[in-house]
Amino acid sequence: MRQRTIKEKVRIEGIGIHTGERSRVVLHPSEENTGVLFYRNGTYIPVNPENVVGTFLSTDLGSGSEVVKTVEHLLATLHILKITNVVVEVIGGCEVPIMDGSAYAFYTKLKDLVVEQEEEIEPVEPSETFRVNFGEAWIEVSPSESFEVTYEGVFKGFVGNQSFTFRGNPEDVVLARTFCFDEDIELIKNKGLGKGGSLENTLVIGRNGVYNREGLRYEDEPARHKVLDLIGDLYLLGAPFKGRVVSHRGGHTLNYMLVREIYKRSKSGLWSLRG
Ligand code: P76
Ligand code: ZN
Repeated sequence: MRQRTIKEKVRIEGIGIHTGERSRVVLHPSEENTGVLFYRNGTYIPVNPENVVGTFLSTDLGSGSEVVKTVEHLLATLHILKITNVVVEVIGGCEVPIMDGSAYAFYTKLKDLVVEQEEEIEPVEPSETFRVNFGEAWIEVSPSESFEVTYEGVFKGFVGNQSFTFRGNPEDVVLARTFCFDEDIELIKNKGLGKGGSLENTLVIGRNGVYNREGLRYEDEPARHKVLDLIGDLYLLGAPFKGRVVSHRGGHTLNYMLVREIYKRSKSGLWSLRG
């Protein structure tokens, strides 16, 4: 497939869900074969599995002393739009803004600015079926001509079991918001996380329903959001993924274990290009 960048700069501003700090991301068009990079305080952080520094309640990248937290919803948008060359400058707080908790703001700002470049990029493909496991959770990948991502959730509260499969339609996942369970909020806040969390950017789920007055955007919004997270984490590979993925109760940590395993098994010459 052809490499892609954006036609012009894009600015997006808001607060970080974990730090609560205001930040601005500026996405800059970039040259062929440069890949997706974050840029902060003079340091480039290439998007690849080696630069993952955290997977607890968000996916965080870092290099040297610079960290960019909560990259997954922006990375999901770049993956869905197959934007392969872009520099994401992060100004102010060290976190990608959470916006409304979904990828919608990123998607609407970027979708009409995508341009194809001359050079090709090989998608990352698994050569065989395999699984990674973490407690009761597992993720299985298998070769396929299409990109398909399924999430099977066993959720608490009133949500229960739900599953969703992405088959290429961005609108199926870009509106799905991040979520948490009311009983977990205190614990999360005690760990110094979720400082920017509110009903403006998170679906807060209780035993009998959601606290958000507007309710759910889809009845399976949590499963769709988990699919979005997984699409974002798969882009840590640094190139679009081609194949089928099924996650049973996975999260960022297991997604990252999967990415490392795909990276290890991948015979693609991609990495010589991006060192
Ligand atoms: N999010 C993950 C995710 O989407 N990753 O990409 C996740 O685990 N979060 C994000 C939201 C955080 C908790 C951790 C959060 C959000 C809101 C609040 C606290 C923590 C709150 C609140 C509140 C307080 C008082 C009144 C009303 C609301 C998962 C989904 O994979
Ligand atoms: Zn998420």
